[in-house]
Amino acid sequence: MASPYDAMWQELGLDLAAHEQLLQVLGGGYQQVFLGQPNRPAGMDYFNFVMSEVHGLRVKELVEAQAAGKKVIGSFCVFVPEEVVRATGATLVGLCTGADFAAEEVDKLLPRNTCALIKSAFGFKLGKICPFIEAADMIVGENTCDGKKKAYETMGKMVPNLYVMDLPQVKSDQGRALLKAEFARFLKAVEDLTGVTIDAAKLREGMRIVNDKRKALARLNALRAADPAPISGLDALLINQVAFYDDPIRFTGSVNALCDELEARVADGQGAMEKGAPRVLLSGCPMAVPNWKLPWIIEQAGAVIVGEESCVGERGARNLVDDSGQSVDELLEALVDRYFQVDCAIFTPNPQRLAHVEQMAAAYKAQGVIHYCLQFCQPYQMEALPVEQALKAQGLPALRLETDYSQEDAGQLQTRVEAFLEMLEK
Ligand code: BJ8
Repeated sequence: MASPYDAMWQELGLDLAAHEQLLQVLGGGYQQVFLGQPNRPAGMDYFNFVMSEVHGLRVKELVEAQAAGKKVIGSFCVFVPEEVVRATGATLVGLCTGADFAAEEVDKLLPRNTCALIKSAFGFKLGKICPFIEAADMIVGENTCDGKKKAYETMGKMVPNLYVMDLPQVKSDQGRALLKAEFARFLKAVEDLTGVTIDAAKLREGMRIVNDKRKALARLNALRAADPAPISGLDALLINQVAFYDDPIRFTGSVNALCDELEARVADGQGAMEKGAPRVLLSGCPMAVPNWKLPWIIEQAGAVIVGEESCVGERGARNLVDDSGQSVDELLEALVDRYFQVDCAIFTPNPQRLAHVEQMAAAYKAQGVIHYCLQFCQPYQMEALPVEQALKAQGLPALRLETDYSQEDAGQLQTRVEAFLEMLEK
């Protein structure tokens, strides 16, 4: 079916037939997973609209901004500081994707035992179905897990504009110094790309915009502590996913408007799910659009997800940047302070993540934790057992699950989730 955006997509170099196929699958999946949920807040209408236009209107906005001289930067990791990008008036968009595509082509370039998240990024590029990756003036990779850092060597030959950020793996003084040096190098690269010199005022403004977004997400998360939860975990995940694409100021306004509605719901004792529904915390690998399989299975089984300890969730969005610094260097220090707290499993040792899982479980009154891991993701697989053991030692049940982007294991996952939930209800 012809779309009003066909000409734009063609200009970006998309394969229109393949892209149409993706949109059909995405639209069908969205309808099934999200639109049939009971008691959705009215404020979710905005996010439905954003999702329906994620490759349309949002991309058009970015292309129009580019025509007016603004730049678009794509990233695969929450370590890329959006504040620096916003300081120049450019836009940062997330490029991680949650669906398999062009699998045969991907298998020619990557080992079979590469995680689905990395394979998906390659599949979307090789299949020419992602307008964001095609529109990006610069793509930022990062040296995090082994899979990603080696994959960027190959990706560098597939895109004209890959910038790789080195990241520490240890939270030592040397690690912090590396992060600061890399943020300073990135700031310079963004200045070069945009032609904008970043002064303290501009950087503070970037920090203000991103802090406001994080505050809105924290407000949303806090409301989920109520029983009944005023919003489903699926909808909260969707909002966290949209955070990576949407205009940040508009997004913040929409999340705050939704939170006003949710506050009234909490005051009235109304919820998206029934009072007393089993409460589950999800912890582990990031879930990018349209990776909704596991949350859907959990909530279809009658539980409510009350938090995501994930980079598409609280690990990625928590902690604000102190924007009181007067010089670019002072502000960079504050930026490093904030990002150095991100407790990705690539860090060794990483006790902060375990502490955060425990803290979230308590804050959101979770009765159990489901640890979600993508197949072949060694960092999170390695941490899964210590997380499970620590939670169980505190009397909190935990379930470790490993999956990918296919639907083949949906039945098996459902059986395991249902058994886990039954145990919580006893
Ligand atoms: S800060 S979690 S966004 S690196 S799933 S590609 S870890 S093998 S995504 Fe991540 Fe940044 Fe860390 Fe967050 Fe590797 Fe695991 Fe694949 Fe992963």
